[in-house]
Amino acid sequence: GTARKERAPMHGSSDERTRTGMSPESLKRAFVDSMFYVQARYWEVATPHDLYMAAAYTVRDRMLERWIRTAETYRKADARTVCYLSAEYLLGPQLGNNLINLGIVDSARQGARDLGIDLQEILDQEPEPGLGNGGLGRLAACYLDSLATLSIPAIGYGIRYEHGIFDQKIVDGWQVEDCDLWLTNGNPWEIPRPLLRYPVRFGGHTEPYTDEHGRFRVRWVPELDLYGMAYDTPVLGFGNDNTNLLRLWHATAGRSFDLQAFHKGDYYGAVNAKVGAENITKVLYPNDEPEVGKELRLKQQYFFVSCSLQDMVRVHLQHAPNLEGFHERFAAQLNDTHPSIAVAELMRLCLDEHGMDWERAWEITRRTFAYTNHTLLPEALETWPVELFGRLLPRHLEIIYEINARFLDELRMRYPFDPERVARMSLIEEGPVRRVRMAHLATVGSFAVNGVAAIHSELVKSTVLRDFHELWPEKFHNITNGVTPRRFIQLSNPDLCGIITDLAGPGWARDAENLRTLEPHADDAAFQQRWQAMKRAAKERLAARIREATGAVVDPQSLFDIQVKRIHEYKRQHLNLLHIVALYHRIKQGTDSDPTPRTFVFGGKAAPGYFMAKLIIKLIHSVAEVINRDPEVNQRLRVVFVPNFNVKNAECIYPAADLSEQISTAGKEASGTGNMKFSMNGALTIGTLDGANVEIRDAVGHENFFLFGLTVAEVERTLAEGYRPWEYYRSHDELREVIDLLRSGLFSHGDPDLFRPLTDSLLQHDPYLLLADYPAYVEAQARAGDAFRDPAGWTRMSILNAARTGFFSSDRAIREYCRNIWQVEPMPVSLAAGNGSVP
Ligand code: GFP
Repeated sequence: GTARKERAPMHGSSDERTRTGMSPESLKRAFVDSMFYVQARYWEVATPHDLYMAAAYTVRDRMLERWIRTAETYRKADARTVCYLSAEYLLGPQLGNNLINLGIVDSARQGARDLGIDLQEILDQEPEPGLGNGGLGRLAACYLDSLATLSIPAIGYGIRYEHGIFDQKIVDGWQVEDCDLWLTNGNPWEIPRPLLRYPVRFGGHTEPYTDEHGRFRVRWVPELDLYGMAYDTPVLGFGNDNTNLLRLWHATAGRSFDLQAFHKGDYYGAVNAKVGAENITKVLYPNDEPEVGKELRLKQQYFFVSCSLQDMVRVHLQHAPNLEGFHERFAAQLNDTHPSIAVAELMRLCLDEHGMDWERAWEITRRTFAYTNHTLLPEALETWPVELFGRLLPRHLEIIYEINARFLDELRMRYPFDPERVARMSLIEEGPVRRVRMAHLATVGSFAVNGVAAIHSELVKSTVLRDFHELWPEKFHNITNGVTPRRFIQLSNPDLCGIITDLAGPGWARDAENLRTLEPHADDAAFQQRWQAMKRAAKERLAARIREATGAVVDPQSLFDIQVKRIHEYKRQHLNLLHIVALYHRIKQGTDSDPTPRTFVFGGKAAPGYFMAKLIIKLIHSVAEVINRDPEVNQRLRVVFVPNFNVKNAECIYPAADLSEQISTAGKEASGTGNMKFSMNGALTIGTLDGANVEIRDAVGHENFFLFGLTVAEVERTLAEGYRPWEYYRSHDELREVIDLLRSGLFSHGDPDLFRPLTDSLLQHDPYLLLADYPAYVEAQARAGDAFRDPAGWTRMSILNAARTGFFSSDRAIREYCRNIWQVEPMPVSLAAGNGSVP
């Protein structure tokens, strides 16, 4: 532990009235108190971790008054509430963000300085809650931030995974997964609620019976039960006093285990069962492996959905005698199909636990849920084998069958001569293994369905949910994703924040359209200088981080060309590599015409079971090894892989980018959100017409975006005509030379087989059309390289990118959800108007 001998403050030296004050004095006093009363440490032996914990508790105390006042305000007003149901929340570190949202960054820095502490050192101590895989989980976190900022009554419901997304280590160029231990040293942001527990049941069978009114009913006799216990995390708004709730569920053993086992005297059996139950919230599943019907995952989904709905029912019954009006109190958003079992669970609660009849229960259910689709990839569309489903959730399978029977009757009435359509739309996929189609359940059980970017929403309507769109066109919406400018500009890029604040005033981060105040300065030489200095500083910070993490030295003057995101063949990190190898090849051959020095930065995790993605990581390292050590090449090219891409690393990476790689095959990336973060920080995009790239390009201006590649229609046509990648290989000399180099063993210490699976896949199938897009990609890269050699022109484009991306704020997205889907109004909270329930 680091000894802290400098200027330890005297206990009791501050004003007692500043218990939760925001001045440096109050913060210091509270910090020292937390060190003493919460950490039970004294100054001289405090470790950096102790300092972090004390700081976190100091900040948390300042959040609680707002939080309690918010709960009070919402409850009194009986406010309509958004419930965001998501299996993932990729929150990232909390301390820095909370300082910003409380508006006490300067006070905290001052207070820390007075105590002889470096605030950054404290911030760096925080382990990150990586309770998500990638885009979908991070989107949920951005939306929580915006909901609070817009004063919308909202609860985020999810799972408190004990181990979030794995830590990525690199060993000999290969990804090695290490267990994430984010909870090991305690989590100061969460508040356990041991009394907020709900039973969740699994297995067993169902029994019909007749109730006291002589009505037919069904009783579920489960085989095992467990409990979900709530852990609450406050979510601050920015520039207001609203503080919403993120409620994550932790699984604990139910009473039935203990009693049964104790009666039999089987103590160890009881303990075993307890361990089994607690497994449910042990670990986050990587999402981008083909869905293989993992039993534990279905259990996780049902577990958190059931707890959340029971919690909503409890709240509702505080205001109402029964479940009538449930859909008026709540709008529940299904973040992808992961929580879509909620449709059957709410039906079960209404029917079996609250004695409602089917029609009424269905009416309430359908008016409660809305569903967001995040992907068209067939392998990612969730279906569960009927056998597994019925074994774990027999009552829910019955309910789904009944929903389906009624739905199919409606369809037959409407399409009497189209049995194929009826079969296509069924909630059950018939085949050797019958399966429940979760996207169909979500669509039928929701009042709204949305995609996450304009082009994606169109594709949802014309492909995966086409029949449903024809049936219910009014149900379908687009809400283009957004990202929070608080975390991704203000926190990540303080220099850019300073520039914007100087022009637009401090309120800009509440209304990202204010970024437009940058626009008139795009050609101003003095302003451009300041902009370049900002970029330069961010690149130096990243260079230092890269050196620390990998030992590689990179030149901040070079063009930073960055691709960070999950590793996936559709995202085409290997297309980027083909271009890098082409540049290498040209330099070695002396045919190079693009003298722009470049640093290629990669980062991202591969799903542990996704062989090709892991091989791509190996290839990045192998190409890096050859290029970085070759003096003929490394003056011009460097390639680095930043290990363990996560929110913390991302915050250092986005501001440092000159060029943002958004090069997925058109039609495959639903939206992308990294693309927005880069552009807001003044990176130019090289990209395809895919996902939100289309809208980013329209927003920033076509001349400020490096477009290339096949369109969705062209991709379809190419595939339909019988795509033969081999012909591209044969007819394009450079492409052939590049692929031959990969097959030669040059990048694999002479082993020609190492990257065979990749090159074979490209030459034989190339399902993501890398070879077809290769010529256009290298041509666009050449344009980018040329443009970078004109600093004034490039800086102008960079400024215009940042100035014109206000639309991609998650505040805009949440406003659209509120208006077009949820029909919910802001409910501002005022600390001043409180009646003093906080002593
Ligand atoms: C998915 C989609 C992305 C989209 C996000 C958020 O991301 O295109 O931007 O959801 O809507 F693929 P992953 O969770 O798969 O990273």
